[in-house]
Amino acid sequence: KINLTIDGIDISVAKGSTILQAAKEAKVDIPTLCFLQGVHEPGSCRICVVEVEGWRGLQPACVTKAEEGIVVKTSSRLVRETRRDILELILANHNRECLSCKRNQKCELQKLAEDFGIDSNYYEKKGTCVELDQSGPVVRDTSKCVLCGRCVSVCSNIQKVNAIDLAYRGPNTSVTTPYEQSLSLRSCINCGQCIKVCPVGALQERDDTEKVWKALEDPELHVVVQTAPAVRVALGEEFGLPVGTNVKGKMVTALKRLGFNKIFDTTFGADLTIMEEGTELLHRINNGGKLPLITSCSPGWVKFCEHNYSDFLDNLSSCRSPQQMFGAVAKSYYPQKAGLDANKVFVVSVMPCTAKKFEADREELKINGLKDVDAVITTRELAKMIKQAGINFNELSDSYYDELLGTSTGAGVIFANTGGVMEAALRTVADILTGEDLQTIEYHEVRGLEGTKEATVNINGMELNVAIAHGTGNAAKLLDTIREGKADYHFIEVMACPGGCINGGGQPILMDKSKTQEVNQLRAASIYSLDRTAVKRKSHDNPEIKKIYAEFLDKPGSSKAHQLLHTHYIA
Ligand code: HC1
Ligand code: SF4
Repeated sequence: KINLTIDGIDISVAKGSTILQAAKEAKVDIPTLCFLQGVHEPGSCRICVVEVEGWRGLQPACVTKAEEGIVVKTSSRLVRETRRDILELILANHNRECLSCKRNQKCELQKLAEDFGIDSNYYEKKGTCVELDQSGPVVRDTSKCVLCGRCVSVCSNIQKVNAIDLAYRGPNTSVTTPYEQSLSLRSCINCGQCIKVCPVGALQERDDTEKVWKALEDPELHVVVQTAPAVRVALGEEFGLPVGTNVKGKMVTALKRLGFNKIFDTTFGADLTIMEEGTELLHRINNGGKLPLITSCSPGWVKFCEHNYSDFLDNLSSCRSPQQMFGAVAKSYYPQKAGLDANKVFVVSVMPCTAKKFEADREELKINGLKDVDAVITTRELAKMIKQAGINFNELSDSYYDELLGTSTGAGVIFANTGGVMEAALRTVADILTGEDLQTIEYHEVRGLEGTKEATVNINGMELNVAIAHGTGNAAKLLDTIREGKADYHFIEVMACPGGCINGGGQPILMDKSKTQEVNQLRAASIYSLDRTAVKRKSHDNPEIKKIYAEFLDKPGSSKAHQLLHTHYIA
């Protein structure tokens, strides 16, 4: 232990702690802009400078180690003025169109400017002088970039994608892509994790709300919406509700008020995925097919696999993701049952994910040249639409999803969490193998936020070796062990985002990003509680799933199912 004094408070901290960590323990706030524990720890922005008595100059608290007996001052006049100077320099190079910025009121720079009483009249306003890279789902606005480097770190260290990097020197320093090509042309997997860590508005999702408004206004179109499992436990945060609040009922009411013709649930698509993927797993095991089977519902992961682990493409499940399965039946089975012209059905998805925008546009997923999903908006974009429509979200009463594609099971809901797809699949596979309606259905060994998890599950004498990875960096680690012949699994679940969809690139932005893990835990707990209280908890028990097979798809793996619900991948 080391003893030191911070702003007059005596404190003992573990040896090796930084002054920033020590201050946190002493409950003294030191502002940061670039630092993000576990993601980016560089000491480059210097907003966190502090004074240490007897030391020359100011020290960046995020990288300076606490030493025995030091006396630290975090808010002396010198510290405050230096921080102001640093902020003014950053702002001088920043496109200060705060009012029209997507991050207005969710911007760490704006908050610091307010906290430090910055008078922005010192400098001429800098206008938008760069062209936005709007080619893909992740939009970059370099005129707002503060060069903190968090996006570069998350992309290279956590996701192991390396799509962006800091290039050039001095005043020309910028975050850019190899050969300065547009992000969508490169290896970027559209996961949006860079958006989540950006302190300002330099990274955002492509805005697809206008497309949705236009469809809603078009009297010719029949507009249906599907909502992903993870959205229901995060949307409330955009309206000031406690983290993890389940707002499913309010969300359905809000979507009705926005004018959607039918409100359906992606969890129906998730249950359908389990029927097909469970069947595929058993088929591969029984027929000497390629193993391990690896899930393919996360489009960021699929693109990562195509770019970096193409030797595993045959391992990917041929199942389309729940979003795409839903779209395919919303444009075939649904219009047939509802007596509608399939060409007039417009499918909107509300997703916690930016990569789902990319997935919906993929050529391989078109059926007869038509997209299954016409527009994808994120949790954030839906919140914006609700606000624009003047809907008082928190006062809304609850409504239910519409029938036919709107009934969910607990299995479909837990897809939102890392390990959830695996658990949902195990519930169905176990019932198939035993021929029983098993009552022990919670597989706690596949739950939790550790980067990779593995378990051996014994079902009716069959030993199933399973593994789970979330965050593509963890997936890479796991696949490397298989490449090296050090591991042997039957079934693997991979989700591109750390934590799974609950932490997707389209979820609400946290002002305090150091709380990410805590927030993920609360959202995940809320998802598991939705499962515990669900009427049906296994995909094959979903009455609407039984109906669609009886009336339309025949049985899992049928030729119709293959035509509508499966796909292939590109090397
Ligand atoms: Fe997901 Fe999925 S769980 S990928 O995280 O398989 O986005 O929520 O909708 O498609 O169901 C996302 C979430 C989502 C799909 C399902
Ligand atoms: Fe990297 Fe994901 Fe951002 Fe693309 S979207 S630049 S892969 S962090």
